Amino acid sequence: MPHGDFLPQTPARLSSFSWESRRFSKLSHRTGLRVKRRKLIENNWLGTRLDSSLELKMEHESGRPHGAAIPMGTENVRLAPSDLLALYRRMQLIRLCEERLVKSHQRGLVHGACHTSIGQEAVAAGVCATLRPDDVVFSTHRGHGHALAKGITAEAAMAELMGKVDGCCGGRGGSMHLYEPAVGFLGTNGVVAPGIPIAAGSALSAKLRGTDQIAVSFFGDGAVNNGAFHEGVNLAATWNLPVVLVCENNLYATETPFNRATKNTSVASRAAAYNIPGVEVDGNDVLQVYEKAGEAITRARQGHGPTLMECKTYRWFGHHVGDAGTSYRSKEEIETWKQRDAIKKLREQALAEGWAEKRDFEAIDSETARIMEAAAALSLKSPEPAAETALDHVYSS
Ligand SMILES: Cc1ncc(C[n+]2csc(CCOP(=O)(O)OP(=O)(O)O)c2C)c(N)n1
Ligand SMILES: [Mg+2]
Repeated sequence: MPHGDFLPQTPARLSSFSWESRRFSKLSHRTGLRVKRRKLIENNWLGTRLDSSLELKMEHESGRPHGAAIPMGTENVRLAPSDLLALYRRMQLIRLCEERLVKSHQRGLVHGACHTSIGQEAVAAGVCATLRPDDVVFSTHRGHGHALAKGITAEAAMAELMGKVDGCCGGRGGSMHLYEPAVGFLGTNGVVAPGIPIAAGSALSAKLRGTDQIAVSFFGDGAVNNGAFHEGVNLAATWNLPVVLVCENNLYATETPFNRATKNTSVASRAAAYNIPGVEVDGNDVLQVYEKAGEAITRARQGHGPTLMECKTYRWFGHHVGDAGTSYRSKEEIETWKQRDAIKKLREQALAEGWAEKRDFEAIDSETARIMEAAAALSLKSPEPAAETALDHVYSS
């Protein structure tokens, strides 16, 4: 298959998302995006996760903490339309935040390199939606989306990139050092690959402490030929650790095409070398990512060890803001991938299958735009750390 033209071997349509939703196309829209929970119960839509409340509201209305788990994509659980809209919302928020960061970087407001994940939102949103707040995520230099999907707020992320005190690390970390332990986000990391053994270590810690927390490591195709990948995956497999290894294969590491960096371009197939499951996923299909991540998380949480997920996706723009990304990629290739936009795809599917209406998406689009406006304003207003605090948090022996 020509390079840049893959789409995963995906089953025609995932059975657990095979929209019986048409039956719910008449769901009441009494209050904006609310759906009638009783109706869902009658139709067994929600499978095993019913509770006593009568209405299920959208994520932002429901009191579910931002970034907290949407119910798992197991066979027994069907996603409600509100949960699907919550996935859309997460992707849209990531897209808008990244777009805003690009503009801020161009205006000199964001310091240091800024790697955006526009085009890759479905991986962050789909994987993190299966996680609990106390599960932990380790990310990369391209990690804004993971941070937002795990629960860092847009203002905490933006202010951090702008070096402001309201940033999640008080403005001292920037893009490649976003941390927020309170939401289980243990960091973006500018070094390619060591997030994998670090996540394995974190999973070992959970195992030794007897918790059922999961660690997730996101990494790019550029990481899989690095020794840390082998060490981390081997250790996770040998010790049966509760970790999910998510490769975002976007075909390039800086300007190097993946097929020039390796003779085996199937990352998922490498799992066999460690005797663990390897799963190839369409990284531009948030429902498929969600389902496959849910299976991997369940496996890990039940003590069956790690899974290697290869999410095939594409960054629409250059490696970092300032790199056009067109000297080593053809316009046609970029355009082809833009046609596979996960956000548009989910929206079109929803409208075609009748589980949401145009106004549902319009409501989310305006809400996320408002959130970003507020985040940008707050980040601008937020002060820089005071000079006399420069040595705070600096440790030496
Ligand atoms: C150990 C290491 N080697 C090299 C680099 C320089 N570097 C930064 S990002 C990058 C490419 C990473 O590509 P990939 O892992 O595919 O992630 P993507 O940028 O595609 O998301 C490289 C080589 C680094 N940061 N760390
Ligand atoms: Mg890459």
